[in-house]
Amino acid sequence: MLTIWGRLNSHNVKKVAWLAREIDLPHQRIDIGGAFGFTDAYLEMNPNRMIPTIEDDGFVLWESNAILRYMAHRYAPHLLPDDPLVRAAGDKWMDWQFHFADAMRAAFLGLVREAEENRDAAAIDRSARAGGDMMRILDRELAQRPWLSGEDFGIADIPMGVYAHTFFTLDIPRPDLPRAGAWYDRLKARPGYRELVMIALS
Ligand SMILES: N[C@@H](CCC(=O)N[C@@H](CS)C(=O)NCC(=O)O)C(=O)O
Repeated sequence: MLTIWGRLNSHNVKKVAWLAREIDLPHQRIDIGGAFGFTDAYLEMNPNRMIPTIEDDGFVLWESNAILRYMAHRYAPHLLPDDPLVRAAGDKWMDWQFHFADAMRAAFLGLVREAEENRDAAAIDRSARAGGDMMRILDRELAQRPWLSGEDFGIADIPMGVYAHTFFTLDIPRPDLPRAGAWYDRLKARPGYRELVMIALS
């Protein structure tokens, strides 16, 4: 059985846990990282001191988006478009998500992990605006097709799908994003998203 290692209030762990739920893949998840700390045995598997890591029949893998691709190839090929051009177009958003995470880091850490009196309001504002500008790019893309994966939901929607919940939930100014907002609403209709992504941010 698949084991997912990592605390669930991590964006990168949510991606993997959501996909497992999306495809009803039997698995266990073990809390580690953050307040749970790390064990030597875990650091043997993943010396980066990062989560998530999976173990599947003795096969160990880290890097959340690599895990999504592995799980889809092995267990849910219907979540990978057949057309190489459509697949590449979706893949791009999976890589782009890490830039979005960088842009949003100060806003997320400031508002979610920092006590109010210690917050750097200017840094939070700059970060939120940078995230909003990037979301405008995603909004434009979603004028062409309903999902980042193409005509159907697929794994390319998962990385930014996880971050969309944070972006639309944080108390920050947001530009008008009609298509991204409608995509977020479509994600919210998925039980796995509601159960594993739409949890408290802290
Ligand atoms: N590129 C890595 C990034 C992993 C990452 O940054 N994980 C964060 C949590 S989202 C982490 O491990 N932080 C340390 C901790 O939780 O103790 C991936 O996608 O798996």
